[in-house]
Amino acid sequence: MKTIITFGTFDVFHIGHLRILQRAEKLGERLIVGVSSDALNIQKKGRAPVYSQSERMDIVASLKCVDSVFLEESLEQKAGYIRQFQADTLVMGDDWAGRFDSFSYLCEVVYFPRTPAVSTTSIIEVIKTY
Ligand code: C2G
Repeated sequence: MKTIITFGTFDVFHIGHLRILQRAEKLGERLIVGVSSDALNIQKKGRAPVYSQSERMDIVASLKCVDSVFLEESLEQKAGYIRQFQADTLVMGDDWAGRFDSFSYLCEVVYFPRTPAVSTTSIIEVIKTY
C-alpha cells in the first residue's frame, strides 16, 4: 500500500487546502496529514492560528480524501514522521519548492502548484474590511 504524507497548518480551511489534499490522495492508497501545532505556528508565522490545533485536526480528519491526521510539533521532525508513518511520498505545495528535497533519500518528494488567488491571509484581510 502506497502511503502519502503531507504537512500544513490548514487554518481557516479553504479550497486551496482541499485541492492539494485531493491531489495528494490520488498518488497513493493512504493519505496521512501532519497538522502544525499552535506552538509551531507561532514560531513559524509569529501569530496564533485563528482555529485551534484540535479544531484544525478535526476539520482535516473529516475529509473523505484523508485517512488520518497527527500533530506536527516541529519542522525538524519531518524525517522522523516520514519513517514513523512509512511514507512513500511527501507532497507539498510549490511555495515550499526545493525546501524538502533533502528527504528524497527517504521517500519521493512531490510539489504541486498552489491554487491561485486564495490564502488564509487574504481571507483574513477580506473579513477585516467588513
Ligand atoms: N496550499 C495550496 N494552495 C493555496 C494555499 C495553500 O496548494 N492557495 C497548500 C500549501 O502549499 C501547503 C498546504 O496547502 O502544502 C497547507 O498550507 P498552509 O496551511 O499554509 O501550510 P503551511 O503553514 O505552509 O505549513 O511543515 C510544513 C508546514 O507545516 C507547512
